[in-house]
Amino acid sequence: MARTTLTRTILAAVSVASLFTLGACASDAGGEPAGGGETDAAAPDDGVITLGFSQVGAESGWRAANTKSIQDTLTAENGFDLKFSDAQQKQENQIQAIRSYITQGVDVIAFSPVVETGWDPVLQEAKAAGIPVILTDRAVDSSDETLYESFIGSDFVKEGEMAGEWVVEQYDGEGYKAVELQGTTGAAPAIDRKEGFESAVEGSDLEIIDSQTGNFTRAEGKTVMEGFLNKHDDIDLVFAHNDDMGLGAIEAIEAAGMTPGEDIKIVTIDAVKDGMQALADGKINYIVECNPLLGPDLAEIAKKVIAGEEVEKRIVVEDLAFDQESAKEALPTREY
Ligand code: GYE
Repeated sequence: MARTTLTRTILAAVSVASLFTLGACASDAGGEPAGGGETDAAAPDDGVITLGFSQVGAESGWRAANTKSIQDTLTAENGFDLKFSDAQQKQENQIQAIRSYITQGVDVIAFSPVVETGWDPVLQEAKAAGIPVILTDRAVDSSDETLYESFIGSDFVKEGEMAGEWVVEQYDGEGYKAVELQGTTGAAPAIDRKEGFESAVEGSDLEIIDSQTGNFTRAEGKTVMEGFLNKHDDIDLVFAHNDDMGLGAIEAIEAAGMTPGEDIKIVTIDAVKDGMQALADGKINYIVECNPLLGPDLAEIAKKVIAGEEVEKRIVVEDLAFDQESAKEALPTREY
């Protein structure tokens, strides 16, 4: 059976949306920020929840699976009118999309922030308009937790740690030299996976000799890896922050006449189909999963927020990990 169970951890105070009365809603319509707590959502008259979603982009297989999960779940049959926009990995596009959702007066705004910082002003605007915000996939770096209702997504530090722990277990003592393909600069998964991996390999004899962003795309992963291969002739291992950059690195390694997975070991994060296939084929050595199927949880949280029910401030999605053997077993029934 496909694994859809999510671990839910209440890390902070629950939403206080349920505490607000209709009177409070009315005063917020005048543009005043909700007093003291999260936004007080109003139940839509027609029972249909209009949700504006600002997606990061279409940079990876993970993102495609995430978009599909959201579009397949937030349907008319399920009580939603989904407004969806693709920010092409640009923060200014996301801010513009969120502002437009505020102007349209949607019931809920959800988004996956391309980078961590710089969101407070637009989130204040949503709060002042009385529109609740739900974060999916990536976190924002803000000291004001009342600016959003809930954050649904994986623990990226843990993913980086899992990757690093496996590398240490397999290769410590061999003096390995590693290069790192980082995700988008400033993005939560890039910051956290780097931190997690570094902390796990600390104290081992693995040395990270170079590290650069490949922006989570296959094309940039390939280009950056070509640069690494031109610069260093002693690379033993690649740690890529996602499968797509690892797949780009495979192309660069093969073009340089070497065998990925053997001459140069590859460890990635995501475990989407193409990555899992490369793992089963022996070109990648280990993948830590990052589950992109966030649609069902987003739908559930949005409904609760609109109904004025309490929601968990942080919902942590649980991730597995695969080696070459377990990838072969998992592939036939893989959902993404
Ligand atoms: O790992 C990567 C995508 O934010 C978890 O974004 C997500 C990351 C995912 O581009 O493939």
